[in-house]
Amino acid sequence: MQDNKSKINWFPGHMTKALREMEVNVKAVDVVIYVLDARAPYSCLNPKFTKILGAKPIIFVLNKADLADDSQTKLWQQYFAKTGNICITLNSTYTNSGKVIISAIHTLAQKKLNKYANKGVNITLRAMVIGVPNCGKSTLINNLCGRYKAKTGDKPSITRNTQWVKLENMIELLDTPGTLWPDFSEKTATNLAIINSVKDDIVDQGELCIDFINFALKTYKTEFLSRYDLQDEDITAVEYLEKICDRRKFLLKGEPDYERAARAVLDDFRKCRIGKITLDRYDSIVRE
Ligand SMILES: Nc1nc2c(ncn2[C@@H]2O[C@H](COP(=O)(O)OP(=O)(O)OP(=O)(O)O)[C@@H](O)[C@H]2O)c(=O)[nH]1
Ligand SMILES: [Mg+2]
Repeated sequence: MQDNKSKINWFPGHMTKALREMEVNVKAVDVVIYVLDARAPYSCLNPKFTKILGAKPIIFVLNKADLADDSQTKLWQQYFAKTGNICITLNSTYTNSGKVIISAIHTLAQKKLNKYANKGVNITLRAMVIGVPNCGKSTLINNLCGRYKAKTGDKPSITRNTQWVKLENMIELLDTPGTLWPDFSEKTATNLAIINSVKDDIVDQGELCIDFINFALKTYKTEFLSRYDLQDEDITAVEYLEKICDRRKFLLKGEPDYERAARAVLDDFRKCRIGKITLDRYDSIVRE
């Protein structure tokens, strides 16, 4: 990954439509719930949202925190909280974990709630849930409503249309399709592909895995070597991948099956089998 221009240029039509709908719907909501994958929260920031959201109060959710490096999540949590918004660290697959979001919605809409309460009127609060594909928006909505109302799945672009979901406590949530932007940087593209926010079939899995191994050797070497029972040697990422082929007997006509090994390593990362890993390193991104 040498050049700065991304080799991934993926911006399907349904995302343009989703962004247009967000632009309309944002006017009807009190709060925006901006879901970020805790393993790459900075890479998940969609520059297209800045203009769409304007000054709307935001609840940043560092989701999939159960898969991310806790010390990095803590730093990112403080970083997003410093923007004057609320930032919550979450595992949306854990039943009822999202309750803290309800209190956050009430906090951000307190003025409006008080105004109507004084008139003796109960009002419905509305929130729009946004984020890159596969970061857990629909899972979070299901968690909050306690039922499977929004379709979920472990690959990107499961939600294709915006959908309102009513909660019991006078709150309505708008599920939106995951959106990307057309011109992301090489680093962002790589991170989004590693966390499976970009479809696997448009990215060379071998190259992606080599990028991941290079990162892991720099930042999580012990965890990486231990997962594949490898020795610390002065060899390249490709040579490490070859050793994994050897260990796992991933062979094709007697030759190392790099593609299969690459998919296995990426799957191990995504299922947290290598360890709790954060790709976006706070210190190298945020220089205060
Ligand atoms: N470990 C873990 N997995 C999660 C969490 N939240 C969601 N997932 C999983 O991530 C995958 C994607 O979840 P979705 O809710 O479909 O993601 P989405 O953001 O709605 O995706 P799109 O609709 O495609 O944009 C599913 O397999 C979920 O089970 C979490 O906090 N922790
Ligand atoms: Mg969804």
